[in-house]
Amino acid sequence: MTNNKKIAMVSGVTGQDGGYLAKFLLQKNYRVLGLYRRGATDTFSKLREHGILEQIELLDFDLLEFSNICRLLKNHQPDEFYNLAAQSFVAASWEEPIYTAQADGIGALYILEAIREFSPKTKFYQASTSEMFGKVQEIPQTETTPFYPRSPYGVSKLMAHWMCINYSESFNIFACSGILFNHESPMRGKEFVTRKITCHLADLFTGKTTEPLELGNLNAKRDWGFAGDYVEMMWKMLQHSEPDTYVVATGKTHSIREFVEEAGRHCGYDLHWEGSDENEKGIDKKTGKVIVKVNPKFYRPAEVEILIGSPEKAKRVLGWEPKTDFKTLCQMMILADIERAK
Ligand code: F7E
Repeated sequence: MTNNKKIAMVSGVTGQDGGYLAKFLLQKNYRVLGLYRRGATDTFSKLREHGILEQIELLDFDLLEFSNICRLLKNHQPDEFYNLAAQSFVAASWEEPIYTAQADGIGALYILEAIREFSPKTKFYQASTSEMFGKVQEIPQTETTPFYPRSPYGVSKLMAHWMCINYSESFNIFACSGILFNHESPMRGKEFVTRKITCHLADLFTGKTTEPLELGNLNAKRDWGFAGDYVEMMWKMLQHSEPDTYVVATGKTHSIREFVEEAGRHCGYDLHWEGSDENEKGIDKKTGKVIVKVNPKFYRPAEVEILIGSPEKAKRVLGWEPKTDFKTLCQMMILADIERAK
């Protein structure tokens, strides 16, 4: 009886969050229309790994093609639209600032315009980001902390964030924005630091490589949660009586160095650090082997040094709390990559 089902459109369905959210919505008995961009290689691997590829109706989508977005909204009149599509790699946003602004800023505006014109009852979720806080003006960051983005990615996302609020206030569109802090999982893309670390350590552990892991700034701190926990908040925001903005975070922060040490422990490494700045190395105490070295190639033109969010409003208003702590997340990721490497 598909007719009675609520319809959710999920852009970016082939990404980390898209897979977890689609799975969550299918369990809630939604009809999931998964929007994906044709042409990317190995597009459906995550959905296949979740075991949900056959249950999602896949539709062509491009954030830069307004006519395509209008047609999708007009034809399907979804109950909910989750905009998870983006150029999401911060480092790449300095190389592709214009594309990033178009996809992450204007792209969200295209969807809002299409909702306004063709499907005004559709509830909209925008994937906002802690990168909007950038050079943080307050610790911890909350829904009222002033923004100070530090990358073309952060600036572009900030535009989409304010458009979302503006369209909600101007046209009475139910548009919510989730300011999600870093959220990881075994499905995370390998360009992001956590998965880069767990993939490489798993390869070292299983003998697939002998090369040290090369990283940039080891001292940056992030508030890392589990993507599987965070998608529930996206949904909860759209079930509430009023559209609003929420910080989604754990309230704890850890450095990149701590993440490597924690993941390394599962491979039997006991890391100590020698040297400083670009000469720093992480060495296994037992074997004397260099496991990590710094490569300035991975430094960013402007760094976000520390992020730590307050999930207080999410708990108070929507009864949401993160379930997965830092150690459990590290363990989940490194064990999954060791399994894959084998
Ligand atoms: O970097 C440092 C790097 O690329 C985290 C995206 O989902 O979360 C993510 O953005 C930190 C930075 O994530 C390497 O300098 C050191 O300080 O894992 P990341 P991100 O930039 O925080 C936010 C919330 C989003 O919205 C984004 O879409 O790690 N770092 N060495 C490194 N980072 C990378 N990628 N590679 C390194 O070798």
